[in-house]
Amino acid sequence: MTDHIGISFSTGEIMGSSIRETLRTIGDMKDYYRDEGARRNLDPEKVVYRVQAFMPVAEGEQGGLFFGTTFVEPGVVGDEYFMTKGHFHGNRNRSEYYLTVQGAGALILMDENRRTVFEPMRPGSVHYIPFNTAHRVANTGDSVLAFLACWPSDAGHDYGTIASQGFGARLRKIKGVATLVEEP
Ligand code: S6P
Ligand code: ZN
Repeated sequence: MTDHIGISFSTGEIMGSSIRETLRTIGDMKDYYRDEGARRNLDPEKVVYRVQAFMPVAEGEQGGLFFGTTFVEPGVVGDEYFMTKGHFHGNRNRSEYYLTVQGAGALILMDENRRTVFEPMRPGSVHYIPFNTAHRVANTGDSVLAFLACWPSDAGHDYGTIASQGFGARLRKIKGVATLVEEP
């Protein structure tokens, strides 16, 4: 039998003894932001986001589903919002759902031709991430952004492509407004 888990619909926090947690700090985000000098001037221990994951089968196994919540803190590095690293799924033909619980943000999506768009995230917004699509979330608000995710257990994660090539555009805070700016 699967372990019992529960979720708070107000915060997105998942409760259960088998929940795994991952933290990403400013120190973990080297070279992800446009302004690397601004990142280096911040406290490397500062948390950018935290991920809770419920993984009832082994990672890579076919046929299962994983479930998790990501909490992205408010903040900027230079003029770029605190955001997740972003990834393609290692198995490119695997899709995913995101569902926003609290806060305000943007889901940044990039297809294989580097065409990059974003969808506003607000409590209750549901986002279907198609296969072959890199995905990253930025917190554009002043409070924690929390969203649920559900993805296949054999999706896998390709972080290397984003780490080396980035997205086709960056979401920047320009005159107070979230603006998607194409990268050269
Ligand atoms: C997994 C899913 C999310 C992210 C999480 C952190 O497929 O998309 O759980 O892992 O939002 O983002 P990232 O890019 O650091 O994995
Ligand atoms: Zn994913």
